Amino acid sequence: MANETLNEISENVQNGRAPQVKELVQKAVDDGVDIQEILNDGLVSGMSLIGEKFKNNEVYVPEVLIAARAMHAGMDIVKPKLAESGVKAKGTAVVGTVKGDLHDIGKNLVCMMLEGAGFEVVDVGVNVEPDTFVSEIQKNDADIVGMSALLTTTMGAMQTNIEAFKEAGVYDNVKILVGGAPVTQSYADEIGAHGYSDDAASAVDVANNLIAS
Ligand code: B1M
Repeated sequence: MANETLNEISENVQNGRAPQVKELVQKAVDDGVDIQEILNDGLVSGMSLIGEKFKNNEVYVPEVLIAARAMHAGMDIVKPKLAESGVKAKGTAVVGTVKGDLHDIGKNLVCMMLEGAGFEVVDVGVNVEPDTFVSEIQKNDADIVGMSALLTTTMGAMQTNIEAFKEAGVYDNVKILVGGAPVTQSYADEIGAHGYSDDAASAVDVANNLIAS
């Protein structure tokens, strides 16, 4: 019975049906289903499956955004209960688009996917100064810092940021994940980032590996 509701939550997240997700999550809570199960086997499962489809070009950006909205409708119910029950997030990720760069669609997708995978995400926005990254990492005791850049003229800011992390003494305490259209694995390696991914769904796999290492 509980499994059936969890499958329905997952399916409705994938189909982007926010009102149904809200209703089903509330039903599961009222029926006493474990909050962690609702999160992992319902909401996160739905978001992971849509992430896989996105990776395989079976769905596109609009479908992912709509699924994320549906996931958020369920998260609104689950989040306060998770806090009450003391369930900890998988890790905290501070994510932003680097200085000089205003592109945020890919960054937002990465945030949604990470959140959907159980990370606490602090979205620091676009055009983010190195000092802001540093202070947000410190303030949130971040496990991961994610940087996005869409312009060949702004990707160099990633290196500047990494230098700022080293100077501020946070480089050794945080895993650095980078991505965005002009960014490559070899560039990530060159600047001393710990992880790179070329799409938002894979960013979750990389983040999971980074916090496990
Ligand atoms: Co801009 N723009 N843009 N733009 N824009 C590009 C990037 C460009 C390739 C277009 C082109 O010329 N063909 C080009 C860059 C050229 C280059 O540097 N090589 C360009 C340019 C030149 C500019 C301006 C300079 C134009 C001008 O004013 N002369 C200007 C710069 C403004 C600034 O940032 N300072 C500019 C402005 C804009 C808009 C504001 C109009 C708008 C942005 C709106 C917004 O983001 N809110 C815009 C858009 C929409 C684009 C295109 C069309 C689409 C970008 C996008 O959102 N893609 C883009 C051309 C294109 O890509 N076809 C273009 C969809 C998104 C889901 O993909 O962001 O790549 P993407 O994210 C992917 C992956 O890269 C990865 O996962 C995502 C999902 O799979 N990923 C990560 C991204 N971040 C990650 C972080 C990770 C991991 C993975 O870890 C942390």
